Amino acid sequence: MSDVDVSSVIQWGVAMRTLSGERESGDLHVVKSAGPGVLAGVVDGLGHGAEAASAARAAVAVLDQHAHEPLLPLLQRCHRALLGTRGVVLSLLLFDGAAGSMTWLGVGNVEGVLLHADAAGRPARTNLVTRGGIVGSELPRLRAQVCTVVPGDTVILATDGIKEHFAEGLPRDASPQQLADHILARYGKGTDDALVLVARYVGGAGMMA
Ligand SMILES: [Mn+2]
Repeated sequence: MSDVDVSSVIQWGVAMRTLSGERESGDLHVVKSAGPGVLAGVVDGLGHGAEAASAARAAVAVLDQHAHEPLLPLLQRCHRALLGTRGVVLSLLLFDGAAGSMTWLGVGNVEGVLLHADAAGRPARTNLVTRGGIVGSELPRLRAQVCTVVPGDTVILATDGIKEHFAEGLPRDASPQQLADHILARYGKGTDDALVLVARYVGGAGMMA
């Protein structure tokens, strides 16, 4: 199966800051086409510094290489690959432009918020629920959740280097990159690596014949 163009399914932006004094960040992201869908994920290696970065890179390598797999086996594959490392927490999203759906799955405290473009008849936002645990050492019972998305729906994933309530008071009509930059500037803690990924669903037009 050929891969879609990422940009036909989502527009996205990312902003990150490495903890002062460290040479590499333990917070990494991945955005990759996966057949008819697009995989987006944020990984936070436990702690910071070289060991955190190495665990995060190992997770991203698995996600990159096996992006076509469904989220559950993909996450289990990450877990096996990370045994013996410091481990990571992560949140994964799989946008399906043909089905108009988004599946999410997370372990640990990479927070996620879905902002609905059309709030009529549904809440303005949904917090993505993740299970506590550590990929690479303590995997919780996993359950992926699926929701319908419409063009304009926007998902924000943020590591714990970003303060809570990062989704409040966001500028309207901002691009995903502008939102990511805004959130990092306004809510970055400065005491840990920090990363925020913003993905806006644009629909599956690219899949139409
Ligand atoms: Mn962190």
